[in-house]
Amino acid sequence: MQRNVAGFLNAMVGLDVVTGQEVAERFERDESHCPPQRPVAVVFAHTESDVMRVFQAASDWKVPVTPSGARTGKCGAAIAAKDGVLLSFEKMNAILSIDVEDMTATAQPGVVLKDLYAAVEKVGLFYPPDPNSWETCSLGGNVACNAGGPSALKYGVTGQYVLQMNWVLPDGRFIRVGRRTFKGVAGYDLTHLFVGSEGTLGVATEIVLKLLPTPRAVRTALFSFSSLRSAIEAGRQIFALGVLPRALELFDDVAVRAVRPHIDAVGLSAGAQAALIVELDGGSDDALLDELSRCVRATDPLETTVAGDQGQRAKIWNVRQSLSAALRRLHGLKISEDIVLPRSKVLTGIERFKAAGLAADLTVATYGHLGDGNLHTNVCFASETDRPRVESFVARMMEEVISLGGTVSGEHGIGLSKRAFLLSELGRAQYEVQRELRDFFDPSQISNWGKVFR
Ligand code: LAC
Ligand code: ZN
Repeated sequence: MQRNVAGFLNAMVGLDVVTGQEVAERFERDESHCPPQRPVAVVFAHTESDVMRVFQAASDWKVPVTPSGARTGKCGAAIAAKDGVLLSFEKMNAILSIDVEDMTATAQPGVVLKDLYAAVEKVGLFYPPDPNSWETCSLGGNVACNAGGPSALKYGVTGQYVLQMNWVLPDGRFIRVGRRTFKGVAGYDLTHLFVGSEGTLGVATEIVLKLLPTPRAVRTALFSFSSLRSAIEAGRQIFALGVLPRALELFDDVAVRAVRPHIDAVGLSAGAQAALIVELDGGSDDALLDELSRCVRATDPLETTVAGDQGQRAKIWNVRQSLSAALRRLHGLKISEDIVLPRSKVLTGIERFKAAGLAADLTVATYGHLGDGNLHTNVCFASETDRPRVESFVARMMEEVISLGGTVSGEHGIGLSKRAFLLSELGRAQYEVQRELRDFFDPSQISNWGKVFR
């Protein structure tokens, strides 16, 4: 059967559907650099049965459906297919329950992470995954791309907290995967096949999350260094002390330069060519201060700023959060990547990208989650006419990443913008097996069709 949007829209009568100008303005892009695409309609799901109805009709009428959360994704996974519709979860944003004794929270996919944090904190519990966009991003998107964040170093990524999900398959069938207990190995682990599948295997309509006790103390510090090498070496020395920070975030020289005009009161003097945010958490403040002093002695920073209160801590993290926008201001445009390198290859990789940038007359900045090797390498440029050249530069960089034993995405996913690199990373045999798996779950080719694979 041919695609039939009119047939699909007829089947949506009674649901919350918008078309027209609002669709054009709010729903044609995400936070990637992918070209915008206007969906033919946006269906706002209010209930699980709405979601089942959308997928059933989409299968019947062969209309591609792209799941959409808060639209903060970085690689185009929430951009509609041509002649496709968006299925928005922004109105399915309830926190359904928090069970203190079981240490679980049950939430709908549209819940904004900030609201989830507030609700679990109120009862003394902790949900660790902390993507930089936590104030605006939604849980469903985090599940769809298995989002990480600074604290992934110590606490892991979203998938490690997903215990159970209500799941609607691309043909509209409903299944419940996983279990509410912290452990369990009965049957195949479909939960963790679906986490990170970017909408290509269906969607979550309810998510049960594992929570942890809230650490009693947190200390955050900013260390500056006179070179990239000494900052990266400092990270190694901190691990060698037997300290596992909650976060260990790197700024290279370009990143330091980009944020310096926009901040004061945080130690980044003219001599600083790199910086680290070192955040520790644990049982007692005294113990953390003692560990921080040992880190300072072992790594000998140029300057050290230790946040004395929550306000100063927020100031340090604000510098980190403002980084992406600050880098964009350098030249006006940028392509931001999300690679991971083995720890031993981080310095080599960053130096190679910088040297290649110099040769190509492009500013290359790297910042990000040094502790787990997940780096946001940004190629900054000034004119749209340069974009094809920058894209080729990025493609070469990705080949370099793969040859260094790394991966092309640590936490943002593949979406549209990294499809070209997946085959290289997985190899032909695995790529085909993954595609067959997608086809098994979505024989009608509708569930975020066109994403992840080409
Ligand atoms: C960050 C986003 C880009 O870490 O993942 O800032
Ligand atoms: Zn990140």
